[in-house]
Amino acid sequence: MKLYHTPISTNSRRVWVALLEKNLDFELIEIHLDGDHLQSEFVAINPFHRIPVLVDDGFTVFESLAILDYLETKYPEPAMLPKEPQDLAVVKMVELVTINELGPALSPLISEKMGWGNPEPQAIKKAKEKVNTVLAFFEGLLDDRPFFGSNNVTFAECTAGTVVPLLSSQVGVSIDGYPKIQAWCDRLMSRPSWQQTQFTEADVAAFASRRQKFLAQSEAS
Ligand SMILES: N[C@@H](CCC(=O)N[C@@H](CS)C(=O)NCC(=O)O)C(=O)O
Repeated sequence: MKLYHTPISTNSRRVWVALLEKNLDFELIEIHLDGDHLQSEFVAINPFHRIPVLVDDGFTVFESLAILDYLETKYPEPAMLPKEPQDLAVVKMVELVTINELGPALSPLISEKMGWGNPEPQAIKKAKEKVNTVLAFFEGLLDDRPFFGSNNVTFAECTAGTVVPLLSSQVGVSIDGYPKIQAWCDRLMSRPSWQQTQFTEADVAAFASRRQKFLAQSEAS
């Protein structure tokens, strides 16, 4: 099995963590997104030139949530989706709220951190409010079990759990006011799959510099 990925991409890290949690054998192929994603070999694999892409037994799948569902069906042990309807709904809400609400809210905050553009202070304020709305929602979803809707790690953790623990260090949004979320983050950060996939500030800086050069060249041409 091959995973085409970028270490600092949360879209690909959620798949990387799932592969580790499921104890699968895989090879990592790094795509730098500095133009290598537009090369014909990669476009032949994903015509939308995005990571992550998984190739398994000659079958290609992209879109991170489609990859996770593929993995669950093909490699069902350990189970990473609950069977109870309400628990499954909780996990799916966490996955989708992370991608559809949290992700877009983080966009101006990440642009500001990376030095890509200069978002208006009002946009930054609104983005931080939205992030807090998501955090409050997640806090209310956690019950007395250690993970969302489950006693075991699920795709909710792979998805939200590779973003929320980084909010404070990466975009300056504190999770101090959310004790259940804080304890959940601590639980995740102690797992080998989270430790093994954690990127460093040097990785972020190297990525930002490569990506900036690529975007400047694309604009000039
Ligand atoms: N909806 C996709 C999003 C994937 C995505 O946007 N990946 C970004 C990196 S985080 C990418 O490959 N961008 C390259 C490009 O847009 O050309 C998923 O969940 O897999």
